[in-house]
Amino acid sequence: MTPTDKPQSPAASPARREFLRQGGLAAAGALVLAGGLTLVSRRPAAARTPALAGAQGLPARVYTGPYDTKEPMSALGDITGYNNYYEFGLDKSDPARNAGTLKTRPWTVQIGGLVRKPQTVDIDTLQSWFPLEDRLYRMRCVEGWSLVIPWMGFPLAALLRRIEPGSGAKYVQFTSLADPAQMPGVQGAVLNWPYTEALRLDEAMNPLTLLAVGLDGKVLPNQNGAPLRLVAPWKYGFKNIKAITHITLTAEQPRTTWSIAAPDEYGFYANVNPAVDHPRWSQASERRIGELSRRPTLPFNGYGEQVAALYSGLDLRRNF
Ligand SMILES: Nc1nc2c(c(=O)[nH]1)N[C@H]1C(S)=C(S)[C@@H](COP(=O)(O)O)O[C@H]1N2
Ligand SMILES: [Mo]
Repeated sequence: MTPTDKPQSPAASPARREFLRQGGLAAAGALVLAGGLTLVSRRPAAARTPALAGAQGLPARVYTGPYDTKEPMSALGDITGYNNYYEFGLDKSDPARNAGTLKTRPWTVQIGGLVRKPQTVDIDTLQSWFPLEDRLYRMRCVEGWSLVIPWMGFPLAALLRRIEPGSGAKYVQFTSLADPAQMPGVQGAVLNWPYTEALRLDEAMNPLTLLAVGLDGKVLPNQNGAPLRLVAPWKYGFKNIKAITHITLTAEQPRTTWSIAAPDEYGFYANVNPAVDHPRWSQASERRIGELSRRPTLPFNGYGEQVAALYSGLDLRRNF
């Protein structure tokens, strides 16, 4: 079992949707806001079907910060409708259909392991500790597709500084909720639940690494990992664990869900690397959801300037 080997139904094919969307290109227009600011719509008006209107409008925020990609944001309908979240099913459309009923309040996060200030904290308290930032990041799934997603959250580093890693701490482990009553996928043995992931402490401290609580200025949709989700944009999407309930600092490298499921295919690091193919497919290029042709995949998903130094001296073929 892998994150990918699912055939895709033609109805859900992004290529087909994009084909329909192209027909509306001529209708792309400009919106004049009350303040006189003019924004050019990034998407053709015709693509905003009645059912998705509102969900697929203009970006709610402006993304011009030092960490923001200058690439256009993906359609919100794709970001919130084309997901991987096996707790809610294996098809890309399952999370949007099934995750709506997940109860994200009240929600507590247990912070423990090798920290000076272990604690169990309510999600609303946790997110009130930090100013929330908007970040427009690329996301590259190991399956060979990608999106540009407008996250809202706070740097994981800010949380780590607050809880104070103990002297022996070298890794940060994350655990997802695994509630079979709320998550139909957890009733099956697809993966060994709960889903877990981990970063090295220096990766976790990198300013790019976010804990997201929102998307395009609104509360994170459940299918995207509400109420708390990791975002490390230079790594394959599967590192970006959703619905986090535990954050645990450890001395040893934790085992992670996908590397347990298929150790030859999914390593601990999972840095986006076009030069290291998946055993069953090339990683040299990717399909940006919403575009017709493939584009080359960039080393570290284009974030090499910020993160390559973390791996100096490490053989990235062995440590894939
Ligand atoms: N708990 C949990 N987190 C998860 C997954 C999952 O199945 N369960 N899928 C991962 C994979 S493979 C990807 S590509 C991203 C997808 O994030 P998105 O649906 O918000 O685009 O979530 C990751 N986080
Ligand atoms: Mo993925």
